[in-house]
Amino acid sequence: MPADEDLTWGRSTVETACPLDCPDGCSLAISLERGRIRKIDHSPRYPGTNGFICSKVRRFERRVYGEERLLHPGSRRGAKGEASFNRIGWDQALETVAGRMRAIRKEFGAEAILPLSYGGSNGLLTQDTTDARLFRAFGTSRLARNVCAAPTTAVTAALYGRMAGVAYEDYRHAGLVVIWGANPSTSGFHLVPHVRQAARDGAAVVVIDPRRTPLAKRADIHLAVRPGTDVVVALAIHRFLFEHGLADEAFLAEWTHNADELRRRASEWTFERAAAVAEIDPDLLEKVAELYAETSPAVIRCGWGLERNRNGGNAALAVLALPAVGGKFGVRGGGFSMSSSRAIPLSEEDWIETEEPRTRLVNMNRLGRALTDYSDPPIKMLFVYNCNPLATMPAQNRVLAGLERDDLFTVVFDQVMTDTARWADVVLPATTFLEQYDLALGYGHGAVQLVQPVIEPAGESRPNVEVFAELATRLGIEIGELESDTGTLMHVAGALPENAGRELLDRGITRGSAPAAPVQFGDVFPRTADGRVDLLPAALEGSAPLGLYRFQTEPAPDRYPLALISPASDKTVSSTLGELRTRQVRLQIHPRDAEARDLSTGDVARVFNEEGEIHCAVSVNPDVRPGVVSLPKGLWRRNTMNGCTANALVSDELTDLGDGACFNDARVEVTRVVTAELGDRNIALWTGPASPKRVH
Ligand SMILES: Nc1nc2c(c(=O)[nH]1)N[C@H]1C(S)=C(S)[C@@H](COP(=O)(O)OP(=O)(O)OC[C@H]3O[C@@H](n4cnc5c(=O)[nH]c(N)nc54)[C@H](O)[C@@H]3O)O[C@H]1N2
Ligand SMILES: Nc1nc2c(c(=O)[nH]1)N[C@H]1C(S)=C(S)[C@@H](COP(=O)(O)OP(=O)(O)OC[C@H]3O[C@@H](n4cnc5c(=O)[nH]c(N)nc54)[C@H](O)[C@@H]3O)O[C@H]1N2
Ligand code: SF4
Ligand SMILES: [Mo]
Repeated sequence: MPADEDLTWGRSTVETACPLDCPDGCSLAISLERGRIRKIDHSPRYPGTNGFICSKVRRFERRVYGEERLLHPGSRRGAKGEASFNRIGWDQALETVAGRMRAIRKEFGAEAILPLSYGGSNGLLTQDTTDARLFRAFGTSRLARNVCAAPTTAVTAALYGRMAGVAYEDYRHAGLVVIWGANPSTSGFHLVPHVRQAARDGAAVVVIDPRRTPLAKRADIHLAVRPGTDVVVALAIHRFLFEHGLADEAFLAEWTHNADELRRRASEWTFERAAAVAEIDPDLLEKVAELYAETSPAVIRCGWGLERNRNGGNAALAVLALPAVGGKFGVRGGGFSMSSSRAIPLSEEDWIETEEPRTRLVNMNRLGRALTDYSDPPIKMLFVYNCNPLATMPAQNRVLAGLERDDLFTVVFDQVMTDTARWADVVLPATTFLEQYDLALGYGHGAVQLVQPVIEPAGESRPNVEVFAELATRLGIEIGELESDTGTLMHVAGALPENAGRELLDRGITRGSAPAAPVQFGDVFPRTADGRVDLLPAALEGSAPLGLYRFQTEPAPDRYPLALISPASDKTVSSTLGELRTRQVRLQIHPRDAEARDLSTGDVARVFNEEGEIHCAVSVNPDVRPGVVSLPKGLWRRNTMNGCTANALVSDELTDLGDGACFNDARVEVTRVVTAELGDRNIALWTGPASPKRVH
């Protein structure tokens, strides 16, 4: 119901929440005029929104009403990748898809169908509801959704049973704030005022990041580590704590297992040795260790930037073990924040209620390989929703080769004509979070909020829940009470634990019985089998190539000496909203590396390794450390000159723990190209909508 209505002007304001893949989980107030969005702003429902939202969502109506919005289903008319479609009705579209699914199951088995989804709008209704019932019952291949947070989730589950983290608003109580592999100024900026407040109140701030991020610029100490070396940096701090009697032996005895083994494995990592590997100043590292040992409350904001490499799981493990060894728990503002997505201990299985078949499990990080190599059975249908894999998965050239296959039937269900949708055989238009019900779970704070339709759906766009329910019905699969988004909403709310569902429907927001600002080991405790922290979890020890707390060195760095990273950007959420980012991007490179390659800002470069190459201009920037180059995550193909993004240089190697993606582990070389040398052939590779500008 509109909260505030003025019928004379057809004006009203509606409360909802932002479900995008962002930790902050803001509450929103949407002002409408004559049924159209007039303004998108914050609302006080979730107080952590704190009176402001990001510009991406403030201007989200540019997506809703934008030119690239998909308004009706389409079937491919031209060649694959041309993005030329005949308009068809929903009936025909779903009948075509259902017919294909039946035919493929008959000829190749249902495992030849691969549903591919990730967060999308990230709400609880748009994924793992009717879609899961449909695909499970049909017996398609299963998907390991490991593109993000796989190593950190494996580690936080094993160590702490996904215990909730320190709340943003408690940072002001900390005497030391360590921001480790996170860039909240871009990727969760509601944390920033609290870090600043802590600093004003005298807290020391340490940032560990290969780039001089906005918070690093204001930090007391910035350790500009070489990507992929965090595990040894953390181990050197562990060694210092153990060797100087600064480890909290009483806490370790009461609450942990295997501290001795961690002590043993850390012992080889002196400051000098770790600093040499991480290419940082050993004295600064020692200073950080001293600060950490002597300060309480001390909080570590562990991000996802440090997990995306071959040592990423061990990095998260060593970093998240620090508060246990250092005795940082039990006080307000002490401990760690990672993801609080399980502050309410919810599980999708409670509402999917359809048993998962034991069909083939495909790791989404290996999508390209799956589409081009798998033969038992080959993948004959790819059903993409909530995801833009051509822009976001590793090994972009392989993914592209897969999408090019004539014998692959690709369905893409999305809100806009994404890079992936261009390759579809059938496109289906989806509603946005302003046009459907959903439940938004802010993984920075763990509260769940009600998302409700604010405007009529654009064109013929429809919510996921409905479309999968209808497809299921056409395939003879019983979907029960989940046939509408309201039905699914009631069902999921009803399956939430504790009093959460009731409160959610009454108040629009709930955190069940989870405290809003928990003290770790005060209000919340490990949800492990015996309630303790196993510092050497057996479930993980066996799966890491070298075991736990071990460091894998870089393979031959001589040919490809530069580490390419691709962190979150403030223009997009992953690749979402990329349709609005039409300009070409520049590779950020340190002055030393630029000079060695005779590169100046604005020059065009070839960035390459054995996986592929990117042609783009460079920007000489002292904020990336030497030996590192950076491009934004979530680019679309139009953002570079040859239609390749960082993902074209990212291999589909998996992380040491959790089988995650190694986005920040690409090793590349960069050379200057004279534009003439680049040649038309290379530029012509890209056949996108806005033909890329030539650089003269
Ligand atoms: N605006 C915006 N917000 C977002 C997103 C977005 O795309 N745009 N994405 C959302 C999603 S899906 C996620 S998962 C989160 C991610 O949010 P973050 O946790 O902030 O992760 P990243 O942006 O990947 O990287 C964070 C930092 O890690 C640094 N880094 C890279 N490699 C290493 C390394 O090996 N060690 C260390 N110590 N640091 C390293 C990068 O330079 C970067 O500054 O943000 C969410 N919020
Ligand atoms: N180079 C590089 N690549 C990365 C990363 C990196 O650090 N570097 N980070 C990775 C990370 S952290 C993540 S989380 C992944 C994310 O990768 P993706 O899962 O591909 O996420 P998005 O790019 O946001 O694409 C989500 C798509 O879902 C659509 N969508 C949104 N809501 C709905 C809905 O309700 N229904 C339907 N049908 N569609 C919807 C959106 O329009 C959008 O096109 O990207 C990864 N890719
Ligand atoms: S993307 Fe993040 S910061 Fe922006 S409105 Fe949504 S939750 Fe808030
Ligand atoms: Mo992510």
